[in-house]
Amino acid sequence: MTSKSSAVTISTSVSLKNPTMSVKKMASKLGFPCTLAKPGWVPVDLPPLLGMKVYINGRFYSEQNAKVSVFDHGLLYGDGVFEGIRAYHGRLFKLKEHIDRLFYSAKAILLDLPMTHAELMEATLETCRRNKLNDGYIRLVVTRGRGTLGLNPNRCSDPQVIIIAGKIQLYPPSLYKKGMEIVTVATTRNHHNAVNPAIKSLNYLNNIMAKIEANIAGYEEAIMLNAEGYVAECTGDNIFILKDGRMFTPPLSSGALHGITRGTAIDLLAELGVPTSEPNMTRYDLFNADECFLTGTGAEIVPVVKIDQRVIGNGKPGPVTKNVVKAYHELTKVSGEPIAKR
Ligand code: PXG
Repeated sequence: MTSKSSAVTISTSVSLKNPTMSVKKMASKLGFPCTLAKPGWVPVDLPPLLGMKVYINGRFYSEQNAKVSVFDHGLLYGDGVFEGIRAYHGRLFKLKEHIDRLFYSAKAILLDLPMTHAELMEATLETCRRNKLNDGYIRLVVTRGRGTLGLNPNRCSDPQVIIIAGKIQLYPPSLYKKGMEIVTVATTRNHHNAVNPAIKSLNYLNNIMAKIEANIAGYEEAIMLNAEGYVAECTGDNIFILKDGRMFTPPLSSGALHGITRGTAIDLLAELGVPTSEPNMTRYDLFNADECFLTGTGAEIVPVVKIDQRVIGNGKPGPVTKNVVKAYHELTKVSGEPIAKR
């Protein structure tokens, strides 16, 4: 890895399908210098310093000074929770829903947030104001705080509430036009009685392992099945299929995250006259779908055109998918909590 800090946004979307492409060639395709990477891995350089103001526990720090202890159990054990929120056109989309989910995640791991819902919403908006962010991505992180070496969470007394207002681009725009090819991977979605997959915890290794498998196979995203073999979701997005004019998405009991974009898509589809139901689904159901798309705050709505080498529909993003993508973008223009002070 070079120590240069001139690299651009990290992108996971370069020709993974071509394992023979040299790292150098891939790096130059990405438009930045790079010496890192193993064959088949996406080369990334250190992200540049962006001059951000990062919120930690009520105060703002420069990016260089925004730090937590190496004894923080968020780092030592992945003990904490997070949220990812998008800003569109000067508004925080579905802010209340994201804050509510953060509190639900925290409650599930018995982590007391040192703030109210209203205070956290205001802190999130203020972080956007300080960073002059109108369009972007906001990451909220709450760690268990500094503790001792030993996983007892009762030795941690100061949860760290961190808010980063930045940018995210998970996939290139061309992929949204032509649709994505995805694969099922062997890594099973967490069982409810392990780390409950409804919790957006700082321990995302289950999803990261699945993502690594997909990347090694030359794909951007992975379908994860649950322990019973039913489709759960992808590593950072929920999955929908259309069959004979009706929409289907795995139930939350399958291990799918209670996705906020998932909920938005269900509402928009209803307005478009397409009902959604939530049955258990197998890969067979996916293979024989007429259309398929993924939903997530980071990914937004991504058409899927091939699953495990089976062509979906006619191999192009379908009409219902296109309509819901359009409706989603329309909604993000007019809906959300205004960032500017009222
Ligand atoms: N499933 C999982 C496992 C997720 O992590 C979603 C579904 C979609 O949920 P929302 O509420 O966002 O519609 C997520 C969310 C990233 C990134 O850094 C991942 C998510 C959101 C934003 C960024 O890859 N995942």
